[in-house]
Amino acid sequence: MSLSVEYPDQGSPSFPPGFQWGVATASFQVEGATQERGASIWDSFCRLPGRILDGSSGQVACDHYHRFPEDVAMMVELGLSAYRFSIAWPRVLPLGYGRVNTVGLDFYDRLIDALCAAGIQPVPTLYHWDLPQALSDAGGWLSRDTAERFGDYARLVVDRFGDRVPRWITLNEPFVHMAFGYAFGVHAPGQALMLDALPVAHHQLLAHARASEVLRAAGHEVLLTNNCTPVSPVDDAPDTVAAAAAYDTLHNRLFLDPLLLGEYPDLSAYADPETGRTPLDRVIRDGDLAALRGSVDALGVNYYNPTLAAAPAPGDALPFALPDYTELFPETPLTGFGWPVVPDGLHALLTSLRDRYGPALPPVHITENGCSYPGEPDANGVVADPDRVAYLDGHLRALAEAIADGVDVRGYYAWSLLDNFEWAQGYTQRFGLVHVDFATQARTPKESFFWYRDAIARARG
Ligand code: IFM
Repeated sequence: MSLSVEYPDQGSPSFPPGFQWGVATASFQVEGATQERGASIWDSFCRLPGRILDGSSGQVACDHYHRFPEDVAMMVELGLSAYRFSIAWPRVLPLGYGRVNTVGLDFYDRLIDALCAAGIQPVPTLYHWDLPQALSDAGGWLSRDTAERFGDYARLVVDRFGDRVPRWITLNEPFVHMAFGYAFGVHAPGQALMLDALPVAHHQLLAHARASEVLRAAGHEVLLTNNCTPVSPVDDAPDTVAAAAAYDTLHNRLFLDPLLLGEYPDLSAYADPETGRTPLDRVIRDGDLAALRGSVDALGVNYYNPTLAAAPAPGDALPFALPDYTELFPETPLTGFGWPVVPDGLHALLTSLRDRYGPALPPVHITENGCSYPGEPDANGVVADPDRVAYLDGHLRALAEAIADGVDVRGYYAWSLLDNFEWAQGYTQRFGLVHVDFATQARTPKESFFWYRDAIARARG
């Protein structure tokens, strides 16, 4: 297709030579073909009445399992240098350990071969929330054993794909998985344990460390991706500032401090007032933090929006409140999901990571950034999505500014290539550069697709 889209004419942002341009997807959100793999916690969660907004599941999703050649062809048209996808653990190990599903391994083999043939680097994530149901039944991320199983799973896939895959991401967004899946119960596995979910953070990090050892021993580059947000207090009252620090600790530092500094942040805001301990203290063993320290070669950052924090109301279970962004900044545009569009937040986040971690901060890759907006093809097959173009343009400019300010960022992956299964929202939130008709599986590149193609070409000069 030759459609070319105009964009705000402020000159093109510049990026360093060799900067990687990609898109990201995740197994459960796009693959479908659930009958050809073991059960995951998301299969079970989707069957629970009322948990998924439109009552849907990942059974077919975007049928990427069968249609990946068409999807890779679109990546070629975009001019991508990398594709971030995830490997479904239950597709290669139906129970999470033991018997191998060779058909599942074959699928990723074909995908990786197609990417390599197209000159696109495959960047797999080992875990994007689709835990094998059998492992969940045995305790899931509340159990330390899951971390050991993860190390074995990493060995299996690196033995099989390591000849073509130099860069690996161990986990996607361990904060969101812990908070939504185990603390609040709005994602699989649907547990609402509140602070008793904290061990999930440690076991995920330990799993990352086990996989990192395996991957590094085979000479590979290792990343962990977290969802990161810059947190600001809504005013400068001491209680508000303390609440913002407590939220920042939970969302960002709980995951990054152990990896980059080899220690957990001060969690006293979450401690039992009588014992001074948190549920995390129960599960940390000697040697764990040493295994975590320095276990990433680069950091994956997913950025969507900033967070405002306020002091909690008396009697609240958590030491912070999260007011609606638009109450304070009613002019801020919102995505279809209702998330505030704040490109400067990406600049603020990256420079604050640089300031916080100094030389301990490794190179960064923006492993997800994007927005959902509704939108259907018109009679001519055009999907006009100017809001997404503005979102991407603003965020790429903010990113270029952070790079100019000295943050070492090596790549950017738009979320997502395709409209897909957006977890508890089902198919109601469309994040894709490509529209998917879920009844026919027809793919229609949106205007933002052509804009991104042209932005990549301009950035490469
Ligand atoms: O769709 C998700 C993805 O799976 C993880 N990061 C945020 C995206 C948008 O909500």
